Amino acid sequence: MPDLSLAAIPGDGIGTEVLPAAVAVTDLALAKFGKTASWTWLDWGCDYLVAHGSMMPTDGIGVLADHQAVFLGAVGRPDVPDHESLWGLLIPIRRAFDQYVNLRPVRQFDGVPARVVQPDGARIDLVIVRENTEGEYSELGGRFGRGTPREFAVQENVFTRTGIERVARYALDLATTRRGQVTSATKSNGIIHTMPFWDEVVAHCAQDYPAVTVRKVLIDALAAELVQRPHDFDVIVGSNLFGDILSDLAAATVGSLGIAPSANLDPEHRFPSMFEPVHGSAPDIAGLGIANPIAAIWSAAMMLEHLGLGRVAQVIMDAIATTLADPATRTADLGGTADTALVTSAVCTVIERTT
Ligand code: GGG
Repeated sequence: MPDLSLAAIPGDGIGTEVLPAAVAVTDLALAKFGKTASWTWLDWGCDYLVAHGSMMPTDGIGVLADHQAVFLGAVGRPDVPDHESLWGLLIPIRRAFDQYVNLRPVRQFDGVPARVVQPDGARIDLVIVRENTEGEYSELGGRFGRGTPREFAVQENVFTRTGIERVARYALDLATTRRGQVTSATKSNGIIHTMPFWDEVVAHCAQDYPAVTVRKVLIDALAAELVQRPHDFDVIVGSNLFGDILSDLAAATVGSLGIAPSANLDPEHRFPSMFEPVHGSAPDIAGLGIANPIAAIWSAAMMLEHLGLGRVAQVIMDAIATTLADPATRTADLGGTADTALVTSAVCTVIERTT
């Protein structure tokens, strides 16, 4: 009987290229430790929507619930409105399984030049902890007076004490295992209700962590600081939207979104967590075989770590670092000429040689 039962949803665009690559790497690394995974491949996504009228079947969440984790590629196709593809698959999964932390590490790998000017010896190594089930990603609101000159849209933000507190405590706990610094992204000067509430709850939680330095920074200033000195950040906690935007920005500082992983976590392990590259379906390069598989491979390592297989995850992370250190095994987004297959086989070769 396999040791792991995992659901794989390649989704759309380059998701269908990077996910099989990362699954191959995962199987190889597991085999090194005498372990196996059984993968349930699910063809959900925009093609499924066109064929069946929905992004996943009506019992989709129930199907996923029978697995230990979900591994997702990417969601989106140019002829399908983005809000339909996201709200038909990715976001319902995050909510159904109360995956309230979206963990997005950003790391500068040896040899991969940073995109920002760095002082000598500085290294970028930060983690974004994004609130993942509420905030600006709310269903409350609507469109009114459609097609009339008075048409308007209302979008309510939802911030609950429980929602803020649990993500703040996750970030604070994480900081105690790292460099002990949390930056809280806010906009409490301009957003009059939700952001002062966010600040208040984060400050309240911080009282229980005297060893952690907590700084609240307005999102606009934080974006500038992240470009100017990303190496100064340790853990950044932000709302659903702020965390999403900052993680793309931070990933760009270390090279590319092509190496940015994420974990949608239910930290309490009540439900399956979901692991996905931060990048989307990238229709401009889909089908060319040149997508960077590293974000998906790193996401797989995060999945193994979450499932208690930290040693297997470490073997994958070491193989990623070795692969990225060699310019010949970097994809175009990092200035290289390697394709998806070459990078994947380079990672596999390093894993095979690992003793
Ligand atoms: N890897 C899944 C994907 O397609 N992500 C792109 C994206 O924009 N996701 C929205 C979100 O994370 O909120």
